[in-house]
Amino acid sequence: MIRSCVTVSLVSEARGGPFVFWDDLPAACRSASELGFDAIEIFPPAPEAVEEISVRRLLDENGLKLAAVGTGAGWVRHKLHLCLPEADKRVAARDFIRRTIDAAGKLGASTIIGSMQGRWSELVSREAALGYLAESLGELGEHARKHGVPLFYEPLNRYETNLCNSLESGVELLESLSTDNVRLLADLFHMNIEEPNIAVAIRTAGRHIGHVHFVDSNRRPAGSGHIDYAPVAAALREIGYDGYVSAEALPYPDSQSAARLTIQAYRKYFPKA
Ligand code: LER
Ligand code: MN
Repeated sequence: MIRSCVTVSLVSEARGGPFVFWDDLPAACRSASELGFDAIEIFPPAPEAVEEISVRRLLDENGLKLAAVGTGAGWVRHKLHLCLPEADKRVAARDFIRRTIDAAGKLGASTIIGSMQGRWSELVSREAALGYLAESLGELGEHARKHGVPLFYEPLNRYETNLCNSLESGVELLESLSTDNVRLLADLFHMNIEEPNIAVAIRTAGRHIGHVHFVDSNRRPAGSGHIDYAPVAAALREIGYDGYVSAEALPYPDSQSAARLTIQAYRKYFPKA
């Protein structure tokens, strides 16, 4: 079954970014629950902010699951990523992600590697960067397995990484790994920029897709831009996708309205049988 999810950012430096709810996790959980979401996705400032007992209590009180936890604060806040030229910084980036996997995993959730993948540069060749990324994904994917969850790897648009911009290149990377426990995160905003055809890309990536960022072409809530969702939803059903469609969208026109627009679009395109 395809379930609904909404993002909550707890990272002040990410202000202006594509997250529906901000700062107040208890209030976000109440709103998500009232609107009928199945789950939340948290973007924390540090792994330790996803504290097992208090987050579990909030989830239970509101009848929600934790779908995933993002690691982007490792980049936004600490300027770490997996392809930096300095070995100690690559180790610190991997450690930040490993600790996030532990915090999320205790709550049954997957961890996302998006901006923490980094990029190749004058100092690190494309080949070396892809090697660093593959090595980290291999180790971290196996680490996630200890918690019984997959790790999510997110291809990003060309303005955010020069490593993998399409699902196809993501699949190629995944198939080269030493682990089979990494799945793709298909973010419809990035895909709208990079993919010739979003539905075809979803069908081609098929079983490799583990999570979806449900958002429109302009990064506003689904239904506020020009993505044609009917073929996208049909493709997800066709591949047997049974994860979350998670609203990683701008809080436009405000958080509450963005969440409401998202759940309306979710119910329209993913009606329960
Ligand atoms: C970044 O653009 C993004 O889509 C996030 O999910 C990555 O951390
Ligand atoms: Mn995303």
